[in-house]
Amino acid sequence: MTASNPSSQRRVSRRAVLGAAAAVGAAALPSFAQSKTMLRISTPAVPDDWHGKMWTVFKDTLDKSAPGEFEVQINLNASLFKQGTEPAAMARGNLELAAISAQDIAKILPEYSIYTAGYLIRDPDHQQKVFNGPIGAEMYKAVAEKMDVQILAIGYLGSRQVNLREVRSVKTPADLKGVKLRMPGSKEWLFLGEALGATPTPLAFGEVYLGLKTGTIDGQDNPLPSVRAAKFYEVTKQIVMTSHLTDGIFVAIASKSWNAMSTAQKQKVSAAAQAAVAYNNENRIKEEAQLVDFFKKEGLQVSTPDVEAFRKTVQAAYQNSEYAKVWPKGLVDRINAVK
Ligand code: KDO
Repeated sequence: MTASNPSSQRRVSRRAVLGAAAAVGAAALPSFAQSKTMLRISTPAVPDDWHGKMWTVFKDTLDKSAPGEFEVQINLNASLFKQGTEPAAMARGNLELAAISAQDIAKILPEYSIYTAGYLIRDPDHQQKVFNGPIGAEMYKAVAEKMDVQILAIGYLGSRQVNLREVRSVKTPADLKGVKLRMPGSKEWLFLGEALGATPTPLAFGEVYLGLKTGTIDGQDNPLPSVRAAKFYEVTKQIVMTSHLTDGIFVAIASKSWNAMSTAQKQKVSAAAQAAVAYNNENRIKEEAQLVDFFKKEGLQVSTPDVEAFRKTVQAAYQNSEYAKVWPKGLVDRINAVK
């Protein structure tokens, strides 16, 4: 009966075909290809930016330390996931690695909006010490528990400066009144723009160049190496050295992917992430120190405002905000005490 039943015959023959195809596939592929772990990376970084190029260092380091074990796929220019959507993509299992921001973390863990505050982290050295010590360990643990991602390393993005389309006399936050300052699209970022005295306008990083060129925005804020790599200096006339945020990027991997790795693999992936941020940090810090001259040569006016006035206004804005109400007790003092 079974043999004469056409539908069961179809099932049998389909199974046989699939089985045969799998056998052929297995025989045709070299054995390592079957066991490679896919590591997809998504970043809004442009190819010429150090924190874009650092992913090649990550890949090369891993290819050397664990040959044939990982398939690293680098997607720059937010070509795989939109800026800011990476943590959700990682939690869903659609992405393995990204460089996430404190603002991304604050969306899920509001108490860590503390790291979105202007004039808190002093410089790259302070940043490394805070996040590579017990304070960072506490945050990384909370991130793993609530966001399903493991932070592997902290990279330096740079000191954020205000970059304007037209030259303007800017000494204090009052001088930025009415300036449509582009910020990345989340409320934590917009609050920073507001604290600086401007009118914050949300826009993805990839749209900033055109926004500056056409005048839909009056300016943007980013560290100098990003202004150079994304060529914002071509469409702006001034940089105001407010140094309002020592910005960082957290190299993170999806917990699902991390937990599936052997101890040896975890060590190798972690070492590759460290090598990548070391490359980024070294080059970024070096370049950041040279860029004022470069921008001046490009015809931009680089001006120094009353940084203390900015610091006072921005710090007061944060201290009196809803954000500060949920910051862990004593954390500001602990961060300040890290030397
Ligand atoms: C930006 O959009 O201004 C920003 O600097 C925010 C950072 O958190 C980070 O996403 C960065 O862009 C991108 O990596 C592009 O450099």
